Amino acid sequence: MKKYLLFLLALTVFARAEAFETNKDIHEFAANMESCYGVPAKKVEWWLYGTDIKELALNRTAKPTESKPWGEYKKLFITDDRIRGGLDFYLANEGDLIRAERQFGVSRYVIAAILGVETNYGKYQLKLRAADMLATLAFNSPNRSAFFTKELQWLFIIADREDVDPLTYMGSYAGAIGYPQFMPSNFDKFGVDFDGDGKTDLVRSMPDAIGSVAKYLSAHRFSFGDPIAVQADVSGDTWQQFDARSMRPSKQLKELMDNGIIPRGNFDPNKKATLYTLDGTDGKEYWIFFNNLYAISRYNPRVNYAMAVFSLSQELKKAVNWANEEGIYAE
Ligand SMILES: [Ca+2]
Repeated sequence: MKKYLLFLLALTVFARAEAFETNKDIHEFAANMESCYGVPAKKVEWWLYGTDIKELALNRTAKPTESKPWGEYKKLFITDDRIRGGLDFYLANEGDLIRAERQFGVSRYVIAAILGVETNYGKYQLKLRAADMLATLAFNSPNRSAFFTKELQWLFIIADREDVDPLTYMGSYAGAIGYPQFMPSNFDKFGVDFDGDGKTDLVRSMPDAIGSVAKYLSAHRFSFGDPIAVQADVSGDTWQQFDARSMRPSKQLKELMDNGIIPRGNFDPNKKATLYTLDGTDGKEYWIFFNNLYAISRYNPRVNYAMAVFSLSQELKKAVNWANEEGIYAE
């Protein structure tokens, strides 16, 4: 009986191996994992034989929503549902959010908003295995295979270190993992065991996800208490030269103000700032971005993304203040 099972197993392994047979890089990759990172080659090959080639990974196209004008994008992401869901999430995780805010100096509302935009506060069902996507992109894609090969290496290094089967890391179509959607290399650099159970688990532990998002933003110079972004009014004829379409602040706010770009509110004129024009629902919107918005954009470099996180964080703060006034707590 045992022999029969072994035979069946060998058949399965052979069949899986065949899918990758044309790709001699597999053995080289596994040998390299052992010699460079100390992850046994046999283990790596076993994991790789367990992965499936996903056409989905190869047929990736740019997500159409990300290139929409800000006004339309905002309507998709800053919905009543997402704000209500965010309030529930906040109330249920307030202790960890506040602890992360204190330890890493990152606004608890921004942490919650990132998790809200990434995976709808962990409610979004991740159906893809990161290992499948990364192996497909690393070994079967003509483009960017070096990038995904590196990420696949990190996935296996983490799995070996955490003693987890890498095929249980659920993620997205590009191989990003868990609630915060970290690429494996970021998992290695910024992953935090925030619930203290000895493992960093971004797929199943929300406290770990919260701590890791905070550490990521802190490492990208989010500065607690500093402004993120503010809408502005423009006048005169010199402001246009400051419309650089870059999220990286390169001027001082006072220089923008001297050129007719006036923030709606009081801000330290010595702060680094940049002007960014967006297509809002009622025409052009002029925004002043500070360093903290740039820090958020290190999570995902699209302006719509950073603005969605900023806007959602503000809505969450309002909702939480309202809940506090009304005396509403987590169930
Ligand atoms: Ca943990």
